[in-house]
Amino acid sequence: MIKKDVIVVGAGFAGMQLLHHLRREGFNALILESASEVGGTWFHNRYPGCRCDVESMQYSYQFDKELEQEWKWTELYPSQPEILEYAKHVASRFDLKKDIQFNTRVQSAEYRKNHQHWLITTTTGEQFQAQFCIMATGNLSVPNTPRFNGLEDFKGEVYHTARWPEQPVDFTGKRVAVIGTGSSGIQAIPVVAEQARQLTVFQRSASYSLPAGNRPLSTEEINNTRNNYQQLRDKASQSFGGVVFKGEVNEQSVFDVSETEQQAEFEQRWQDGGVGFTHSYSDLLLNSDANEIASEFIRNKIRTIVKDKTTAELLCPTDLFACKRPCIDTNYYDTYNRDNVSLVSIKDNPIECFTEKGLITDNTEYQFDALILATGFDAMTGAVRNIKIEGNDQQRLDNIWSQGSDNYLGLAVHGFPNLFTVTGPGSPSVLTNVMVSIHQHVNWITDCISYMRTKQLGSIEATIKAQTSWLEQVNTIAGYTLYPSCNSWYLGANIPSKPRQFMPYAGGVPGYRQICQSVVENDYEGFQFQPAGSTSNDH
Ligand code: N01
Repeated sequence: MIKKDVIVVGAGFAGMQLLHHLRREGFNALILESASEVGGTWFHNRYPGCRCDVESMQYSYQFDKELEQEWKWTELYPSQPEILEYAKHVASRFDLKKDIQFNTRVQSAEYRKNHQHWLITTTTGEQFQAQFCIMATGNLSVPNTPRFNGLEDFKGEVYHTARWPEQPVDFTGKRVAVIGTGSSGIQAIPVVAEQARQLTVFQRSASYSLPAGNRPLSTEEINNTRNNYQQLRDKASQSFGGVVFKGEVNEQSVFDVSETEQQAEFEQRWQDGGVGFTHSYSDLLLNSDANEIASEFIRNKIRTIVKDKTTAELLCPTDLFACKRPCIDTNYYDTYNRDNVSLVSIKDNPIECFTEKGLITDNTEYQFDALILATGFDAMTGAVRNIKIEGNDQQRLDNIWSQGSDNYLGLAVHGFPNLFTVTGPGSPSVLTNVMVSIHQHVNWITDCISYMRTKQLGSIEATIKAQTSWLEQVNTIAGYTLYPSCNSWYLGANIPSKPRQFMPYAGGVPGYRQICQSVVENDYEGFQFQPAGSTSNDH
């Protein structure tokens, strides 16, 4: 049995920053990580074209000024290999690996109320004891592999974008099929199309994709940002999504301006690239008529880029813009003008089954040598639910979350003392630049644990009252927006049997941070502490 103050699960960006901060505060912490390396989602998602949709100089840590100055990003949007290199650099710079146990998958965590600690067990039976257990398991870390009929009969190669092999895959001369046209598919398709002999894309729903406008960063830009990093960080943390982009947030309604002005604004944002388009007008995510104007602008762009009219119409999304996370791309729509690329809609004719050589839909067999599943994730709750977490009174978190993601502030769950979730459901997390959200949560959790040490407190638990009221607030805010209007992974709608509930907090980064701060200022309002050594209500 190995004893620690804190066990952190996951060595992605959240886990790494936690380890660094906890050690700095003098805690004896250990990360348990199932992979053989740091990086979390950026370790596993190595598919061709994989890249972040937040600009590189903002998708980075802000806790160390020297780190900010020394790491040199090369492109406006960072590629997966570069992000992974950055994660490795941070790990070695802060000597993190000595407190990370790799190739170690946590199977269960059991809270021992009478000892005020967690007993954590791995799949090999190794056990760890710690007062605190922190889930830094990521929101997009458990791949979703749909149960296609007969998939196991297919004799070709099968890849999932979220579990891409470490060695590069060469599709030269091959017939390739891609299922899924979310962010991952949209990034992979243009790159695979350049290699493959034939690429067939099977699309269930069309996504809105905005041009990334990716390009190399100039030395001047890098120096400019480095010289003004604090201002950039401050501005980002005051912004709704924790990110600064060209064009700023436009506070006007789309109906405040003429059609000509609307189109000019959209065009400028389209040319600027990236998700700034979403902030062209203040009501795009609040009013479906406003949304439709932006949606139609994008559809018209698709119709202009894609030469084949039938393909262009199939690529035009019918959902509201941005109710699913918008994608950003490099040459996505133009890829459909290539002779070796074809699009098959499986919206009305779902995949019937796989065969040894391919798949059947609409009574037609499509044959290919390799299949890429770009079918997304069991988002936000998947990784935590995969661990058997037992809290007070033998309650299981996977059971509770099978009905809805009960939580307080996205940080804690009633019935599970001394357990924290970093950027968990109920926090802004996936609606933001997650590096900003991680930073805020890591600071909050580290401060809380330090406070407990100072006050000699043995346990902290969210009250049921605070949790219920928080869930109401999360739902109310989501209800003001158009987010719940389509079948997105934000709602768990991509996973059969998952409860339909809008999981993230849609009130924005500054408001959320303010709430978390006032909870602390009001003596951790909504949490209950027990003194260290307290054995009341032991089991
Ligand atoms: O996953 P998705 P993703 N039969 O769930 C389809 C982040 N990310 O990996 O829309 C047929 O968005 C599904 O169809 P539908 C980012 O936050 C970021 O692409 O459900 N098709 C959809 O087309 C992103 O939002 C970056 O009808 C099926 C696709 O598979 C999140 O990760 C890059 C199906 C899944 O799309 C997830 O993106 C990559 C079935 N049974 C990812 N099941 C960047 O930073 C699913 N699909 C840019």
